[in-house]
Order: sequence, then C-alpha cells, then structure tokens
Amino acid sequence: MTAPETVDVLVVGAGFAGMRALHALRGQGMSVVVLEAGDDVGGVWYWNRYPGARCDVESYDYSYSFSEELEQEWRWNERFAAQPEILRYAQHVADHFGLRRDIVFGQQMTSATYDEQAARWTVTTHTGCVWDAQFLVMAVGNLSATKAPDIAGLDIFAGRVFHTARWPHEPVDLTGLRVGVIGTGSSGAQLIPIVAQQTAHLTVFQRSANFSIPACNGPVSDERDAEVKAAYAERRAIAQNSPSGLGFMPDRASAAAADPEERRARFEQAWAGAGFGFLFTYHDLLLDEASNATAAEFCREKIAAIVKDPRTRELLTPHGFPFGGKRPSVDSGYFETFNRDNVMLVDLRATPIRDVTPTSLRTTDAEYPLDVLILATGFDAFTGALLRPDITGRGGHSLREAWSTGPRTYLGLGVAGFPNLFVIAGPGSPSLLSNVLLSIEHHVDWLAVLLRTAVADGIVEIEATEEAQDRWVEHVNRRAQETLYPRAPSYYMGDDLPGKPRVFMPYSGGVRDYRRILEQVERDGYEGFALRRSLLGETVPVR
Ligand code: N01
Repeated sequence: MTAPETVDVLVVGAGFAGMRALHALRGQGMSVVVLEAGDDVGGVWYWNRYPGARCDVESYDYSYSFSEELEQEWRWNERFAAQPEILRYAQHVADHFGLRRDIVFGQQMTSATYDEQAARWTVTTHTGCVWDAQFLVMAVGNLSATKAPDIAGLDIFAGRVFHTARWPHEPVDLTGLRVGVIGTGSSGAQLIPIVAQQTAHLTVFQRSANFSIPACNGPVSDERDAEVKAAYAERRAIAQNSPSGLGFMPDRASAAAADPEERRARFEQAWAGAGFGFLFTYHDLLLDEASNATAAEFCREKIAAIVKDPRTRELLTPHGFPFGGKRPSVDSGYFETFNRDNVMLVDLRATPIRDVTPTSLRTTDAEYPLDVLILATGFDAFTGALLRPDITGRGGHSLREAWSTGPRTYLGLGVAGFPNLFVIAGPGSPSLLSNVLLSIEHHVDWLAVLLRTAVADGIVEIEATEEAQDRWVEHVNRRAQETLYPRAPSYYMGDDLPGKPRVFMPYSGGVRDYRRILEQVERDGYEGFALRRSLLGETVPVR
C-alpha cells in the first residue's frame, strides 16, 4: 500500500464518460484524477478490437458536442465509424485537451470505502495504490464487464480463444483456419461476415436468433461533411429533443393502424438507409403488440429473401419476442454470410454445448474440430462493472447488498447509502436506450453544476434519499411496463446472466423527458438529494 493521493474528484474509467468528466470538472477548478485499467483512453473502444467492430450510431452523433472547435476540426471517414477510427478520435480528444496528464493508466479499481466522518472515499487499485477523494464518479460503462460462457474444458482447448471485448492488440491471422464463434448478438453479427471471408471454415454456434437491421454504411463525402458541420448545432438540438437522442422523430402514427401499402413503403424506405432509424418508423413499435408484429414480420420477410438454405433460414428467423425488445443488431451482410459454402450454423437450442476438447467443441450430438474459438458472448450488462469492485457505503453496507434485488438509483446518477458517489449513464437513466454519448454529456454537465453549486455552498456531502430513490425506481418500472421491453429476454431485463435479478435496467421514458426531469430537480434545489455541511467535524443537513 502506498500513501493515499488526495483529490477532489476521482473518476473511474477513461472512456468517453470519464474523459468528459475530467475535462468538465477540472475546468471548474477541481483537482481530478481518472483511474483507467487499460493502457490508453477509449474505454469499450480500447478493448473491443474484433474484426468488424463498428458503431451503430452515426459518427456525427456519436461524438462530443461540448467543443465546437472539436466538432469542426474532426473529419469522420465513414457514416458508421469502425473501432480504429473511434479510438483515434478518443486519442485525439485526450491529446487536444491535455487529458492524459490526469489519467493514471493500468490501474484497475478494486475497492472504494466511504468514511462517514470525513465524508470522503478511499479507493484502492489492484496494484495497491490508494486515493482519497471527496467525490467518486463511476464512469465504467454499461457494457464493459465481459462475460465468458461457463463451458467445461474451455481451459484445455489447444487453439486460441478470444473474447470479442478483449481482442488482442496485434493482428490475428485467421487465414486457412477452422474458426468457431459462440454468440450472435451485435458483436457476433458484426464479426461473423468479416471472419467468414478470412477463414477456411466458420461454424457459428447460435443460442438465440435476433433481429438485425442493415447499417447501409458508406464513406462520408466532403459535401456531406460540410453540410453536417454547417448546421451542427441544429443537429445536436434535434438529437436532444428526440426520444432516443439519435435524432429520429417518430410521428404519432400507429403502425397497426396504417394502410398496409403505405406502411410497407415506409418500412422499405427506412430499411434502405435509416439504420437504427428503422425502429422509429412509427411511434408505437415498442408500445403496441400489433404494431410491433408488423415490423417483426417485415424483418422476417427480409431474412427469408436473403438466406437460401431453408433450415438455416428457419434457425436465423427470430420468433417469440417483440422486435426491438432485445437490442437489434445493425449489420453489414450478416444474413448473406450464411449463404457462403464455408459457413455453417449450429442450433444450440436443439443441441446444447457439451464441452470443449483440446481440438474441438462438442454439442450433444456432434463434434466440431476447431483451431480458434471466438466468444461473442457479451457482457454482465449495466451492473457488472459497478458490482465487481468492493464498494462500501454508509454503515459498512456494500453496493452488492444494496442491489441484491437489482440496481436501485435515483435518476441513474446517485445511490442512497452511497454519499458523494455518482454514476455516469447508470442503471435507471436512458443509458443504453439512447445515444449513450449524448446521455453521458448530459449527465456530466448536470453533475458539474451540482458539484460547483455544492462546493460554493460549503456542502461536503450529497446523497440520494431513500424516498427519492424508491420513487424513481417505481417510475422507471412504470415507464417500462408501458413498453414491450419486459416481454423479451434481454440484458435490459437482466437476462444476460443466470441468477441476475429480472428487473428493467435503463430508463425508457426517452432522453427528452429525462432531460426535463433533471432540469426540474436542479430548479428545485436538487430535490431528492440530502445535502450536508460540515460543522465542528460533523456533517449536518442543509435541509
Ligand atoms: O452481446 P449480446 P454483444 N452459450 O449479449 C450468446 C453493444 N454493441 O457483445 O441471446 C451460448 O448482445 C447470446 O445468446 P442469447 C450493443 O449494445 C454495440 O453481441 O443469450 N451462447 C447472444 O447471442 C449490444 O447489444 C456495438 O441466447 C451464449 C450473444 O452470446 C451489446 O454491446 C457493437 C452464451 C451475446 O450477445 C452487447 O453485444 C457491438 C452461452 N453460454 C456491441 N452466453 C456498437 O455498434 C451468451 N451467448 C456500438
């Protein structure tokens, strides 16, 4: 253990949230240090280097809005940027704003303990370094704690095993190899078409079929770049006022009530270029079962028109849950890949994985010889990165205890019993149901004002109240019940890990309504947070 380093704010994670928090809070005169487990900035874009990794949100929207200079000087090459370009952008931001000098790389936070007397956090890392901070900002991401399947024999496989979110930094040559991929979520759907072109043979092990929308990616022309940059502020305003933060404004029309021909034309148009916008062709696709069924059927017809082999087609066609209830993939040639002679689909529902041997993967009815096994099996979403470290709040209670029945937050930002701890884009906020970059910036801006106000008022402790948190959790659940999300097995509902509590994790009320709620909380003097001053060594309530 080294002597603690003292700072006003300790931020955990140097992804887009942590970098933005550092820039904003440092800019208002606070001392800030960021702890980052990796060797560079970028967060998920530092780790997810698998072939085909790419953003599903348009580059111009999946980028910071806080600096007009940055907006104007950065030139995106593709409509949907690939991982190397996004990582270069993160690195550019870090260099441009001198962020690296306050980021400590290669430090995995292992514990955080709140000292009630001092109203400060003590944070330790895996190397034994210690920080002492008044405020702890968890900028750890919702999809950062990787999940590997519990498969017997995985450790004795003689070939290489890769998780998509821990892909090696050096190039991986798959030429002429027999490759297996487990997992057909967004990561699998992006990786499979690329890997299929490189390998001798690809076996895809699918447990569940999912819906996927074509990305319609392409290069950004100089004209398009100039056009976006000339009206960037308007573009941002539209995004902020759209339910998803992506800029798509659904009208009030219902898909079920629409004329079938008009509806098909609208779906076709969105399919041919809107990417994620397809989800917003009608306002009620995720609210009304009959409306949802029209979009689901349209997607199934698209799969049927692409996939030639009848059995493969049937296996790839999702049934039994609403379209979009589970996050759809956005792909470039995913279904087409299954028409290739060197690609084979294995149905794990019918024949589950039995084990892995040094040279193969065995299901209950067959053995598949493999040289490489790729795990596209996803994450312990929303709560994994927050619950893996030991976080101990007031009264010695752990966050794991507090969230044993699912995450409970106030506004997705604060947690009762954990004063001076804030989560950026945490569970209970729009987070993964939004353009997360926009949601990150919104949270950081709001938090920066809260901390500035608090410090100016001599407030040393800020804590979400139990009552406010209960009300918020109830509100989050009520909004979720208005939607079709709870009807799908998904990581939104905690279905990503066996035994995880089945509760709805993000906020489905939309970024515009959520923004209004945060503005109101601020106007009401941070209603729902207990604010305390220090008096003769004791913290006393302000109200
Ligand atoms: O993870 P997933 P992901 N045996 O959880 C299967 C974001 N993202 O990494 O559905 C067999 O979606 C699992 O099967 P099932 C995006 O938000 C963004 O693909 O549980 N299979 C599923 O098929 C995305 O939603 C971009 O039955 C097992 C797959 O593995 C999120 O990350 C790009 C299994 C996991 O799918 C996560 O995507 C990529 C087991 N034991 C990802 N365990 C962008 O463009 C799991 N599976 C920004």
